[in-house]
Amino acid sequence: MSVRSLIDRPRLDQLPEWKALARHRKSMAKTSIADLFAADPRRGSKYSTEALGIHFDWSKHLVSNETMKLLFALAKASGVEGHRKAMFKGEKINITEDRAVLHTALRAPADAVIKVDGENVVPAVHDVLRRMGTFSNQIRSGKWKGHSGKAIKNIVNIGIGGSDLGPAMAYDALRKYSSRDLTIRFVSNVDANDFYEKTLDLDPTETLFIVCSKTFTTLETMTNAHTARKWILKAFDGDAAASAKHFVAVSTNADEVAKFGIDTKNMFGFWDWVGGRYSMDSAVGLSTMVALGPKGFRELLDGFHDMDEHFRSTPMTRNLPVIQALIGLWYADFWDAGTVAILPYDQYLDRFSAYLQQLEMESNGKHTRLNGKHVKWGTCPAIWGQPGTNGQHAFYQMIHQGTRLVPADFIVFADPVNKIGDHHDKLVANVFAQTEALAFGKSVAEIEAEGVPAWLAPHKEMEGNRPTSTFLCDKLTPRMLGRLIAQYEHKVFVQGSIWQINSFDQWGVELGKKMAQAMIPELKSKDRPKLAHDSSTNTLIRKYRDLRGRK
Ligand code: G6Q
Repeated sequence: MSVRSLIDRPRLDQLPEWKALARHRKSMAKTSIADLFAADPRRGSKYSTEALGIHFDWSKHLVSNETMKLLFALAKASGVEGHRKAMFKGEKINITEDRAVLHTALRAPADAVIKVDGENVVPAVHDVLRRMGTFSNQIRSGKWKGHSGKAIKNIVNIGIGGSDLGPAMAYDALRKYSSRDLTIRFVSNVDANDFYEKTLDLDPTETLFIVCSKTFTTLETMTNAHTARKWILKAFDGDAAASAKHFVAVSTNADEVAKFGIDTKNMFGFWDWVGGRYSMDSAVGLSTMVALGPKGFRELLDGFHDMDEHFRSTPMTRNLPVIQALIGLWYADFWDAGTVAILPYDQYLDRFSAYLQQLEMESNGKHTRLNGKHVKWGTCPAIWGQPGTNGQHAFYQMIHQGTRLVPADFIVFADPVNKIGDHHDKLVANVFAQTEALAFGKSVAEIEAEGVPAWLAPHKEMEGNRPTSTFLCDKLTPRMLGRLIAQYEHKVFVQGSIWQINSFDQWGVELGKKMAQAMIPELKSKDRPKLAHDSSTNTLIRKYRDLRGRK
């Protein structure tokens, strides 16, 4: 499929397949999840898909055979397969930035051939991986010495957004597989509290900073990087030579890296065809590789690649990310669901929902079609969540008894990473119980039959009919984490493709950034600035200056 034909697709809501889904939605209005189960005793096993150690149970959704048939037809009519081919081939499907979208090349095997502008990018990918491996081994073995000759014990990644969330999430998720001799921290916020707290107990002579920024111009990252340099130099009485042993860079911008004062031989590169939120498997994952070692990092990449191959070659009806995407789109567009909850039942996945929040919302939170016109349909819902079981004691109330539809993804692993007593059986029981309760609920009659007074029973009523996906995965390993992340990446791709938006730019974050840059002098200046904002913003600026004792 040519990029031009992607842009020129007919309006989604005018496709016969879309209209058929809208009609079908009406016919489903009175069908409940319980009805669907009653009509088909084998639904639980039939409506599930197994791939790569992931058992995806999608039976507890408001979907019938007919729904799925229509959704697959919509994907076909939308040209998802051609779009997918174009992405894997390195065509410039990120049309607003004129870039290929090739995060899949980052995890391709060394003998793969993937061309951008006629050049095979795979050798360069593996070259950077080798350099990252050498560096990681030097840190892990204590061979890399700081300026005072001491080995490095602390790694601090300075980055934000795509240059932070992935590595920070992966470090938490794979703690069990990480070196315990190293302390690894992540500083992202321009708020000084972040840098202060993350470095408070670290010895600068044993600390190395990875300054991780695709552009190397990001306000937060460069502010933190300059603060880090001062912090290091202070420990070495201002000896500028010290920074060479305490800073490395991850970037696509060699000029800015050199300008900052990091020798480009200590720079790990990547390419403009890797989007920030798709970059944790590029050099942006350097801290992950230091933590896991090169072998563990390769396993993570192999997991991504497994899912790439599954997505690329499995028929739609058995394709895990495709099915997940279509069911999500069904709720977002035809049931008006404004959110999706991501509920991993694994404490190591503490930051998984936050990671997916960026992946999904920055990719598909858009209102402009590829052809420049405004969409006439809903796009990305809000993504949020927390690990279970903690969330059960907090916000699940609203999912169970609230007035809004919140489709939820439950993610759990069969084989526990830490086997202690019966913790894991209790954890898994909670997943299965929650999804059962959400789907089937409990009626007032059933509650009254248990002796609850009639006035109280309605308060205890559980309406059920709350849809969930369950991902029962083998075990949380680097490889499995890679598979899961790639699954969501491709889910996002399929939805963005059908919605006819560009999932790979992020123009919506630009305006606020520019305005903040322009406002910094208005806050800092010694003299009273002339303000020309709206009256609310002007008042806030004046109030802040006043509170800080400025004119
Ligand atoms: C991701 C976004 C964004 C980006 C950060 C950091 O897709 O583009 O989150 O990763 O703004 O940018 P730099 O890596 O250039 O500092």
